[in-house]
Amino acid sequence: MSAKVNDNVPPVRCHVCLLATLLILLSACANLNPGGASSPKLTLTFRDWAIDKDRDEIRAGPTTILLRNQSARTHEFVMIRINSKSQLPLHIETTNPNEPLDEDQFSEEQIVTEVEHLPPGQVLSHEVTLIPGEYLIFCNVMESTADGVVSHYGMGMRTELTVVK
Ligand SMILES: [Cu+2]
Repeated sequence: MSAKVNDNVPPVRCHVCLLATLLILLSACANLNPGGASSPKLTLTFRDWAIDKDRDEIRAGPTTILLRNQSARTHEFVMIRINSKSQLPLHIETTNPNEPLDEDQFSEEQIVTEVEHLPPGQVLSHEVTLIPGEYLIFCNVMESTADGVVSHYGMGMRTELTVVK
């Protein structure tokens, strides 16, 4: 009776194969990527007061952005496509810690994506499709503190990303 078990592939391996196949099919469908290549990944870490990224440049197409809030505050993720590097608002409203970035200066088409509430400790996977260009990533939370209102953008929660063909 026990010999029969040894002749067969252990059932657990079948499940693993099936699961792997399913995952590959699912990811292929999700990416709409006929080439089957995995989509590029970008990891953004939110902390007081910065947004750290694991790369400065990324390939265009479907992209997985991993958002990690490692601070004790709630943050926000906004991604905007800039017309050209010289128009980067980083250099317009620079170091005033009380001023948010005026989002009205951007057109609807420029706003790529937004996650309004990233609670402390949150890790979130976010899918976007990026076209080549220059991007600004920032947090625009205005926070009331004992010392007055603090702009997360003004405190330095902003970074740039280049998307290449
Ligand atoms: Cu913030």
